[in-house]
Amino acid sequence: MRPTIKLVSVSVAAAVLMMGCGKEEPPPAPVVQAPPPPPQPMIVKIGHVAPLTGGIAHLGKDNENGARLAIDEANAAGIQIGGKPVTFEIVAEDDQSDPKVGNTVAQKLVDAKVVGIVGHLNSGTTIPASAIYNQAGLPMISGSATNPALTEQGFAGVFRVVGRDDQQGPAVANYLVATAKPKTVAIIDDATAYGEGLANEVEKTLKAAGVKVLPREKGTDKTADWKAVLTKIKGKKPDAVFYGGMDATGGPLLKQARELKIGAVFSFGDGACTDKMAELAGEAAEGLVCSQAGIPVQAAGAKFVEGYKAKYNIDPILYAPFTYDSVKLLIAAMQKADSIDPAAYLPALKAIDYTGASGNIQFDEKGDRKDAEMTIFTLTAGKITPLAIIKGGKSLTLDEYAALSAPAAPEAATAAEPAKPAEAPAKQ
Ligand code: ABU
Repeated sequence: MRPTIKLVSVSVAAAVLMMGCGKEEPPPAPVVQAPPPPPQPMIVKIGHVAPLTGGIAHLGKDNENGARLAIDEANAAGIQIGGKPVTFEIVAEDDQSDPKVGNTVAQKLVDAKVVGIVGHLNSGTTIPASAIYNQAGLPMISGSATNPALTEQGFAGVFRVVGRDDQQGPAVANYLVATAKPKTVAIIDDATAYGEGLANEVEKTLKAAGVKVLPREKGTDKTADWKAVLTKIKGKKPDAVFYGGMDATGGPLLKQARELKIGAVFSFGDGACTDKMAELAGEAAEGLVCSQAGIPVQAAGAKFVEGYKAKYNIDPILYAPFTYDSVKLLIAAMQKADSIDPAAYLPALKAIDYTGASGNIQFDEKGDRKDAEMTIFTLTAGKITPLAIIKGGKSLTLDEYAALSAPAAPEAATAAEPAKPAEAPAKQ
């Protein structure tokens, strides 16, 4: 014990001596603070619903592809909302084009706490599901549902970025009257909200133009054998036939009509205005006249088209530019409001003025797209080819439309200034 005590005493004495001499001890080593962890991104869920199984799964997948591409781009842009970095996530559901399944998955999305929905694809599923979203206070945008009833319900958070069938029906019927000059037209529908509703609009327009319309014939959205309906129609020798339904049923209808040697002009709406018609009907699809309640996919913005092809290695089919824009609109509204709270961003969505892949988008008081384009196509050499894009009462060729839409600046991809990005039309 003793030597240790002695050593300590000497050290203390030396230290006191040094202090007395004015010598300073080296400063204590600075405490190194660990850097604060980077702020965790806030996960924001956006729902998407379309049929991913069944006859029109190809269209449902196209819709979902458009939405996923927009989500990817938003995440790559490093968006902050309310001062926090955000990661957007898609919650994708399959409604099988069935209204009952549509309602079930709509409730599932509400329970999953999505902050907005893009969908559904079919009017027959979108209209009932919209009541569920309305009840939950969630904004929804459909990129394809065209039945007017959707936005006539008075729901504050219901929007669509395509036109309505009371615009599309007159557009395609008037084109038919002007070009085919039919005296008698047969109309068939698939008994869905879309098919029957569009057929009614076409019938109204044809009758107003003095065309004789035969008693309505009906199938379903699953009809594969149209021979009985077509045989009945053949006996009445119509000059033209209009079908309100989707491509999955329209293809066999057209094929069987030509097999029965019905020579009438065939005309369909947007749901059956795809290259799938040539795949399903072969040669019989040549000369088909059809319409889209928006711009043709051939006129969609280059950034979108190139991004879609790069991500999926296929071309977009029909509504993908519209579901892509729908996701971008939801995000742009959240950025503008600086909030992901649906009640807070809904006013910004209502007032949006956004130019995306499908052109400029603004909504009217019902949630319909203002001045929606209508396009008339014909199927030639196995491809749906746009003949006329009707915008603001003017009929434009694809080139004229592209020239008119040439942007002043590249699209801002939901970045700092989301209100008016512009996207260059794709090069043809
Ligand atoms: N617009 C045609 C396909 C979607 C719908 O049912 O409205």
